[in-house]
Amino acid sequence: MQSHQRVFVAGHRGLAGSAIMRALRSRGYANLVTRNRAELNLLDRAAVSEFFRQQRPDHVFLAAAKVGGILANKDHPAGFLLENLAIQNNVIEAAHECGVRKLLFLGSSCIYPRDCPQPIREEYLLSGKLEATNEAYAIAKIAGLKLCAAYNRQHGTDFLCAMPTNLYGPGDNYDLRSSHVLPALIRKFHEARERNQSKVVVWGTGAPLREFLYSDDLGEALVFLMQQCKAEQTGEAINVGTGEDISILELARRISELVGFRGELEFDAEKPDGTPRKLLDVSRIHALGWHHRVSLEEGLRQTYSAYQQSLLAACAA
Ligand code: GFB
Repeated sequence: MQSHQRVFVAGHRGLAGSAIMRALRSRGYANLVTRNRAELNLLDRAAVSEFFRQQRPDHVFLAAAKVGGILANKDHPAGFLLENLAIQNNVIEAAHECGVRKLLFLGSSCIYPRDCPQPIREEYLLSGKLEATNEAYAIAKIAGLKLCAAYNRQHGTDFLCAMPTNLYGPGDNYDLRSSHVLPALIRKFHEARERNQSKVVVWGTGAPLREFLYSDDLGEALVFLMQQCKAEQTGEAINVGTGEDISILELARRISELVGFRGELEFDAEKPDGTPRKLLDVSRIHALGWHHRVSLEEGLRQTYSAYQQSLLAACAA
């Protein structure tokens, strides 16, 4: 991928997509094509085809997806399955039709079996049952990965698939019904401190372990993969993570300290824990030459600071 080439970032406003945009811009890529939802509905097959025929991108990052935390996934499986299948089918097929040189599809660490050995190696895909709370989303992502592999085999394309672990960073979704745990806890602890509340409710038991990757690290990893690697080197999927995880209890303690909340934690066991652990084995991407840079401590500081700034901006508006 060279800096004069035309690069389409699908989902450029999301957590992953906006990080890809920053990583591309910092490397001098200026020929970036983006469309917001009002300009291009990725669920509309004909519109997506027409867009590709007109724009003729050389490279595509497919970061557009319907995403959400554990409860949103559990309660709306049909939407997660249908929308993600439609978006990825439309974009991948149109990319192939228009002769796109290289495409990078973004999956998720939840594609791996719930109870597979840890850390999770890429070859554990489809070796066991999925976690029930996000089965629909995972099935869609597995279908996307297999579609890329099928195009590569049948048509000789170079469509890569990256499987990132749980992401976080500035500009995340802070809606408590649909967000992931990290932004949810930032908001809950911040509001509890502001309102002098004595406790914060944390879902589940606090025992599950999660691995968190800062969004700019993901952006760097994806641009690295697009620039340096071919699908034959990465295999059907390549893990992107830090190789380190912490319990939800420990995460809650760290966020509570960062925010300056002095009250108690209460665990709501009515809410699901989800998968007990999904630590990625990142030796394949390390061997190719990429390593994460931002520690969880630093990433949490940056994310909380961006959250506070967004509140100030909202007040000023
Ligand atoms: O981040 P999260 O929603 O998603 O939840 P998953 C991670 C863990 O944090 C679960 C607990 O054990 C939650 O019960 N948790 C504690 C909370 N308090 C909260 C809270 O206030 N909000 C939320 N959301 N969780 C999702 C999948 O799984 O992760 C998707 O459903 C996708 O498919 C995504 O893979 C990365 O890590 O469990």
